[in-house]
Amino acid sequence: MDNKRSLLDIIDFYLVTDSGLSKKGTLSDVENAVAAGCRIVQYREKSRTTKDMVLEAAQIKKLCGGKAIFLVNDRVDVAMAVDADGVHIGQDDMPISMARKLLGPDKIIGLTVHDVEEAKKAEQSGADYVGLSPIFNTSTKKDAGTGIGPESIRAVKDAICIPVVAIGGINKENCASVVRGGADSLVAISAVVCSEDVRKETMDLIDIIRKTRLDKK
Ligand code: TZP
Ligand code: MG
Repeated sequence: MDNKRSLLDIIDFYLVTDSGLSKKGTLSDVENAVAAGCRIVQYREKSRTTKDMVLEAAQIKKLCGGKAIFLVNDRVDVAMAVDADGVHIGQDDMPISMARKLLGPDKIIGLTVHDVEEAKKAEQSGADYVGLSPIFNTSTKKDAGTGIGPESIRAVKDAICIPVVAIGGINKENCASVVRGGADSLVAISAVVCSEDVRKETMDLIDIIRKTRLDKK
């Protein structure tokens, strides 16, 4: 996949894995989401050994197979070990400048932000996109804090030039409000990986996102 960073602009639904919540397992979730048209996957695994993570990450990379960008959450070492397309890191993870030094100029680095100030700093530090969190209250990430509401997205979007990915408590019922709020793309973890049919859920979300975008024009 050439020039992956430019693809960030056209992404709609963004899959983040969660083996603790998944009904069918992470590999099955990735396979189905990619088959449904998802073009970016983040491997997020908080409690497995490094060895298990590199083995699973290599399998996920294969499943993405050039059709989807493949990022690793938090673990720059795991991303490097499997030559992933990049990482997604948080405010308390490795500083972007260090991650960039290790990964090089061509890899994608996403950073979680919570407000306009953090978003501006992320852009200045060289982030390729920001994950704005949490849009709604969520129990998937215990320390995510209180939802900022979809109406808070616009100020962040207007303050920076890099894409804004919305995350936290998003599902089929509220995702149109997130797109109307100004998000370039969105993550829905529990809504997708807890469902019986990940492929259908992903297709439905992509469909709603695209229709809402068209309605906006
Ligand atoms: N970061 C901020 S909120 C969140 C993460 C990983 C969890 C989002 O999960 P869900 O199930 O889509 O609310
Ligand atoms: Mg993190």
